[in-house]
Amino acid sequence: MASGFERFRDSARELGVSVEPVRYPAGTRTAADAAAAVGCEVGQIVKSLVFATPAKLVVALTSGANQVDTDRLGELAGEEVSLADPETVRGATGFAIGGTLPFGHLNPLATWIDEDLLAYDIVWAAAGTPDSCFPIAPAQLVAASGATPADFAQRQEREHVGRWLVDNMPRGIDLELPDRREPDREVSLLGGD
Ligand code: 5CA
Repeated sequence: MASGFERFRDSARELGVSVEPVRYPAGTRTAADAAAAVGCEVGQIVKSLVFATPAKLVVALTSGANQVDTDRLGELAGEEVSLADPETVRGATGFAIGGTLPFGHLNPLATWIDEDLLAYDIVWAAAGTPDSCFPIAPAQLVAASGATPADFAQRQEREHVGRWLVDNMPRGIDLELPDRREPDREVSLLGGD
């Protein structure tokens, strides 16, 4: 049986998507692993996450820097969503968790893409195995996956840092602000008296 890497290449070719997958012996199982192996920002890694609703499966292409706000994704899907179990992911996409492709699944699945990914020139997605990724321009990824851009991200990291800053700001510092600004001095551009 063909490896996940070979099946990915066939699938991309069938879709007419021209991409060059790269193998990383150090492994790319998680977004953090993939970012370290590729040498890019974790936000540039595409997590191809499969969610189950009571009636169907959907895909959320999510920036490696974000988590999925399942309430928001549920609103987009029109039904409550929960992360699909590994067997369901393999059955629906043909690939195991850690190597799941963002497109070319066995059954076409309704797909949304995290708008944060669209801010990058290039993003990196799994190429069928937990030790391979391929670079792609976000617009090309949208075209190949048929994904709808949406805001379903839970930006945990940044919200956490923001909350930390608020909680840890020094208190009681008396900033000596002037009561009012001094009137602007008149400046003559022409000079002279
Ligand atoms: N190769 C990397 C970067 S491209 C990758 O595939 N990342 S991923 O995020 O798309 O795949 C790992 C994700 O699978 C995890 O973020 C997690 O949400 C999900 N996952 C891990 N274990 C399970 C599990 N037991 N059941 C369902 N989902 C899981």
